[in-house]
Amino acid sequence: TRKPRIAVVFGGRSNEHAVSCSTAGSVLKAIDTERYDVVPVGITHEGRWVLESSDPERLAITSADKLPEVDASRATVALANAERSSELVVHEPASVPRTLGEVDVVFPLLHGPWGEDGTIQGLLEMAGVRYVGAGVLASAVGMDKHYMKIVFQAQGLPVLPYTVITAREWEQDRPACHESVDAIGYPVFVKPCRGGSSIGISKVHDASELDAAVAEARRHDPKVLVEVAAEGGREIECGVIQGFGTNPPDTSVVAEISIGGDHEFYDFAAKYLPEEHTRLDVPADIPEAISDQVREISARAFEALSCEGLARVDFFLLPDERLVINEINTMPGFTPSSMFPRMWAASGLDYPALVDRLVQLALHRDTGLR
Ligand code: G1L
Repeated sequence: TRKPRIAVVFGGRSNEHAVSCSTAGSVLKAIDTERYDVVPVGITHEGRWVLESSDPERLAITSADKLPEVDASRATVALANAERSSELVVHEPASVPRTLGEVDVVFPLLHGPWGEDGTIQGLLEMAGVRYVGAGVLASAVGMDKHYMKIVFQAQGLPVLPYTVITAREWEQDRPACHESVDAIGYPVFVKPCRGGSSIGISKVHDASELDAAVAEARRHDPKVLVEVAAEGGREIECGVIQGFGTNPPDTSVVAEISIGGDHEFYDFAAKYLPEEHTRLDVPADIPEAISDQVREISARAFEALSCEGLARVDFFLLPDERLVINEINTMPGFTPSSMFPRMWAASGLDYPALVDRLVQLALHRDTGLR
């Protein structure tokens, strides 16, 4: 019997193109080629799907001024755009799949729109191809902070008070928007509802700062979430992995992130740029009763969204010891030094074992096709 063929899809039309490439480099290195055939598929900045080099070293981030990117000079693959199949070069090795139907599992490492919002998952569902991670609904809900709140609240899971400002409300009834923010109370965080990586988020201390913060968030998404700031809260995270069959999800040890320097919260710079500004404690130095509660709520959050594969659940531990969910991330940072893999390593599952578990879960997925 032939080995399962895994297509690792990365790059894409996102500002996290380089992060995606370097993550793909780590995943490609970790996949056991004795057991699987691996096909690296890059998506260029322009959105063209190409057959990438199998050399993971090419994809590493080595310096800030030479970021890795998908090589636009490589041959187009027919995996996504059927109308482009004539561009397929005929002299590629026979092992290269011509269509998605010849791939057993897709490992989608794509961020933002057309990546983690459910669109590539929908493409793969329609093609009947198994894939790693969350499905269409969980990906889409996980991408929209407004619907994430609705789902958590409906399941009785703890969240911070919030209000949503739509484009219509902002343009047609500004005073009502101010009133709804006054009602939850300052300080607040103002965030674009969709779009990850802390982009467009600002802290607002009083009503005089609201308009500028909403304008900034609206540059990224016309729908804006305004949320009470968890003053003095500690940032706690937990990794969740789906169980096989009907087994419940597994949860990792719990970690704490502390931000040093002048970052007011865990923003894009704190997350991706200066490593020295963030500290990660794995496991977190918190009472066992609280970490048990974090793990319990994390598993319930995973199931509230019908997640599959994996998710990272982020919490605030408030000064009064109450826990609230900040968000769930169906496509968490996934290099070996990212939080999710580090939490699992501390739980006894190292990076190659983690990648293999996700691939195995995907291979067992029901495509709905008979
Ligand atoms: F496929 C998984 F496992 F679901 C998966 C997919 C994507 C895990 C983690 C990620 N993460 C990323 O793709 C990224 C955070 C590197 C985006 Cl650029």
